[in-house]
Amino acid sequence: MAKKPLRIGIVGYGFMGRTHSNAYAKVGHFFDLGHEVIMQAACARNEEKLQSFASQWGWQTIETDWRKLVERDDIDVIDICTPNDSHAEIAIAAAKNGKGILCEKPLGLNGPQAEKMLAAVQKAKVPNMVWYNYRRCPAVTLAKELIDEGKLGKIFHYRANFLQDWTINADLPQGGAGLWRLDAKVAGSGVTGDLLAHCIDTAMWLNGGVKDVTAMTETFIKERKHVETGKMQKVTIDDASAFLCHFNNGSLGLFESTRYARGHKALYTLEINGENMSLKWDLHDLHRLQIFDYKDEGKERGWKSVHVSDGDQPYMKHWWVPGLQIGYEHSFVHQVADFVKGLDTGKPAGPTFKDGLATDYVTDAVLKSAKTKRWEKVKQIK
Ligand code: SOE
Repeated sequence: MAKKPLRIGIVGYGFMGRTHSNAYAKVGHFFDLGHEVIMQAACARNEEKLQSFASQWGWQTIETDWRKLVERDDIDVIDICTPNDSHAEIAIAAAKNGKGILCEKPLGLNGPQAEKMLAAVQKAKVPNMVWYNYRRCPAVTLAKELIDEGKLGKIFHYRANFLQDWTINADLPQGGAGLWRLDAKVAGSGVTGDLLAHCIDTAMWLNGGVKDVTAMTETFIKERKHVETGKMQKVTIDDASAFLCHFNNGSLGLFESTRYARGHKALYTLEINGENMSLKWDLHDLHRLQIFDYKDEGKERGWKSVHVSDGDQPYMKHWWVPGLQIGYEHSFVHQVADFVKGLDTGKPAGPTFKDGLATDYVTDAVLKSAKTKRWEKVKQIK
């Protein structure tokens, strides 16, 4: 039977434009879905670069104005891969035009902006999702299954780090197409919205909502040349951000992110400690879930390293044969597969815009607490 087409229009062709394009191109080969994903149109302002991106990745048509793209009748879903300051405008216009939306993280520049985005998709009743991809590394999904099965018992602690080192050089400029993550006007914040947001999304998925936070942030390099003005300008992002929190379930959280941890390129680690079991995961060894099970017989008890690559483990039956691993790019393929399955079954997969807003509320509270130097309550979604 012919599958229903799902025609994607992507806005942006940077790093995320590539990861998403790769996911759309692969998903139909590995997942049997009710819709056929069609790479209908790619959109960006620079026509020459756009054309070469579209040809390289298999986008069928191009559009240089996203306003036209969101109005096109031959597009069902808009994928937003642009810098953070344009997420809201594009998403709200796409919702008004009845398009489903996949939006890069973080959802908005801040909570109030993300609230408007959520209101727009709710009003238009369109499918929506935020690209917090790390939920869909098979080992992280396995952690979720074990937690949901109650294997950990009462949770006491959750801790996560996201460490990088690419901005240590004081001569690195800020702003422009390549370095907008260093410009708070465009990015919203520094590592809090860029890296901690990933840790927060996974944490709330695994361990529930966050009640309150106490945080500190630091900007180590105070001035950098701005790519657009050519002048030295104040750096307005947080270079490092750390916080303590209480989760709504009574457990304690400890989070740290920085772009100044020399030697670490993208070290995302998480650990959760329950009364019966603890779990650890590390992005640099993303196929493994470390499990300590207190129920194991005493003399054999210890941390075991489970290579999550077997057919009965999350997502893996869709790939090669047991024992053969997959990687970072596949978390995006899984995200597309789950989004489409949500359309097929009418049961939307997360993280939805509601989940994205919940993360933005936590990052808002973190940034606020770093300023007030007090514990700040996290706004809850009713
Ligand atoms: C920043 O360097 C970055 O690319 C983030 O923007 C991504 O979300 C993260 O997955 C990897 O690091």
